[in-house]
Amino acid sequence: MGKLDGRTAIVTGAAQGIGFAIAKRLAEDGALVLIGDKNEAGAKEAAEKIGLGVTAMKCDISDQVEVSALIEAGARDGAPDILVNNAAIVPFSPWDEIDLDHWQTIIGTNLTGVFLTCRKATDMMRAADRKGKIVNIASNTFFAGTPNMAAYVASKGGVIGFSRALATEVGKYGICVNALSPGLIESEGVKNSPHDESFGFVEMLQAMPGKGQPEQIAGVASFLASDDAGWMTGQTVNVDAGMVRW
Ligand code: NAD
Ligand code: 4PL
Repeated sequence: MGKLDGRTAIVTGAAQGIGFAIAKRLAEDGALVLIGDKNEAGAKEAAEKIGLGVTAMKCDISDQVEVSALIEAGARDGAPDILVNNAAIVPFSPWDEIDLDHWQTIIGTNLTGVFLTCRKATDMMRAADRKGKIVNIASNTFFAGTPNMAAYVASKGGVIGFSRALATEVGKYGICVNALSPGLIESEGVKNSPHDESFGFVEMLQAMPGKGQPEQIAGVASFLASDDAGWMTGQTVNVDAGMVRW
């Protein structure tokens, strides 16, 4: 018996990295998982690699039409049970390089994309009387004010604020909305970017040593998606080896 048996789950941005680990873990815990990623080939490959009935479709979370199709495809009897908003762009852009175009691209995906999936999913959950679970992936860069990603940091602060407000709005329907805030994690995206060089510095700030791995996020995401977390909503859960302590 898995703790997510009989549930359907949608995980965005799961072609690789943290999203891939979350999709795999939710499937291992019994959920029927649908991956939505703008990288269609990567999403299909990821689904095949995980097996366990995982399927995939192309979805750019900044596109309302594609988001609608994704959330509908991930429904069971009128609504999905679980939505994990993981897809995001993780830029490395010093302040002097941040122009309006960059700002709008990052906010349009990382924050507006989360609004679009939540809009559609909560509408369907309410109509189907489903006590759904929404997990929004934030980032501890919001707490740290990490350099070289000002638009990203703003978008993740937006995700935390939005998660709190949405939790308040939909609590009366039994829908839980929480944010999960990882520290620096050795994902494919990070390994192939200048962020890879930040591990030494970040490790000094962590309470526990080591390089964060996607699997260390996945277990907490699965917990937040389960009934074990059914009395938790509007929270931001830090999963960063204690880099942020409060
Ligand atoms: P990654 O770059 O390795 O993977 C991101 C995935 O999202 C890719 O498959 C990409 O195709 C997809 N994606 C990007 N834009 C999309 C869009 N518009 N629509 C659909 N899919 C899209 O990233 P990661 O490091 O695994 O990060 C995953 C999540 O974790 C993100 O929300 C990120 O902000 C967050 N996070 C990451 C770290 C870290 O250190 N890796 C730390 C804190 C938070
Ligand atoms: C601490 O979310 O949380 C770098 C790059 N360092 O994307 C992140 C830290 C990065 C982070 C992140």
